[in-house]
Amino acid sequence: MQHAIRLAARGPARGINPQVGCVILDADGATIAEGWHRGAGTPHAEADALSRLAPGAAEGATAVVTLEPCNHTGRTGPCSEALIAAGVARVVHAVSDPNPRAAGGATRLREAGVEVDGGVLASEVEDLLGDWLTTARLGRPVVTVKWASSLDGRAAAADGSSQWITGAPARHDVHARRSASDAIAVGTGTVLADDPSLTARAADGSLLADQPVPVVFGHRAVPADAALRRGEHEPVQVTGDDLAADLRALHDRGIRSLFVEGGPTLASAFIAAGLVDEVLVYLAPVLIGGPRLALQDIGVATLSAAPRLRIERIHRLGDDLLVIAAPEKG
Ligand code: AOF
Ligand code: ZN
Repeated sequence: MQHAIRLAARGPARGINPQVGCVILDADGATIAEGWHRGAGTPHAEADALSRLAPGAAEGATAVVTLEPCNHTGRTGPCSEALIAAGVARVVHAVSDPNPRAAGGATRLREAGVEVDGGVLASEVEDLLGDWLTTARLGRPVVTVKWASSLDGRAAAADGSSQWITGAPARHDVHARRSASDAIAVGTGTVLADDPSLTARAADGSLLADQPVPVVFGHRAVPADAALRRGEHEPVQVTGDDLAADLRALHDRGIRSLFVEGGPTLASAFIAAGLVDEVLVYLAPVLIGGPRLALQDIGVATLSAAPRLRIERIHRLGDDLLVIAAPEKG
């Protein structure tokens, strides 16, 4: 399994599909084939390993795979059937496949008389697959909601002016986090009002190496000359009517982390839907007062119904504070 994990790590760490490795051993325990997955649309690790063997050579063999063999026809055929057809006698895997469309390989193999052992070096494979596993289990990207506000929780002044509430160190921190996210989400209202570029930039204005995909929530059209259309990635638009369904669709496109930037309507909708894993609040030492709050109605009518967060970290960024909090699980 250790060797299969090393093979898995040769595959691409980013992308829609997981890193998977496979070693095939003969009855004496000698390695007769190796395989690994090279990315969506290419053969799975098991199929890659089997393809290196002469017909009949896997008869009675043991396949050691980092992920439970798939049982579905996706971009490629089911590995469970390929292993059965090759005459493999035993399959050892580390983690179960969390993808509901692909799962069921272990059961199918057992039904066909193949001996199956799972859980071998599972924590090593959990570490390797990291976000892929977490988000496959959730069936959606990890969602971070961010806002910047005054100490009194206002995101804008009465006239709508909202730029530069926080200082430069806080803005740089936001850009670094954008760059570390697969996608940034904004509502159509923010696109129409602020025309944000949603790029991740260094302090000197140059683009950082990793640029997130802009995702626009809402029905209104994104203007043809919108700044976010000039970035590296085509913007993706989803309706925002059913956030859970939208998130599933984004996950299906390989988006594993979503940084929700604005505005208050979208942030409030994610919080009200209970679809937030982390909240980042950049607090500036300024008082604004008035009606323009960082959040709108999140469906809390009485204090006992208010979601309680756990503060995980506090950073001082120049004159500002960054508070990182997560909803209490359960
Ligand atoms: C891989 N590589 O080696 C294994 C995978 O769209 P498909 O057909 O490529 O299927 C992708 C799913 O297949 C993936 O989400 C995972 O559940 C399963 N197993 N996938 O890309 C592999 N063994
Ligand atoms: Zn497969």
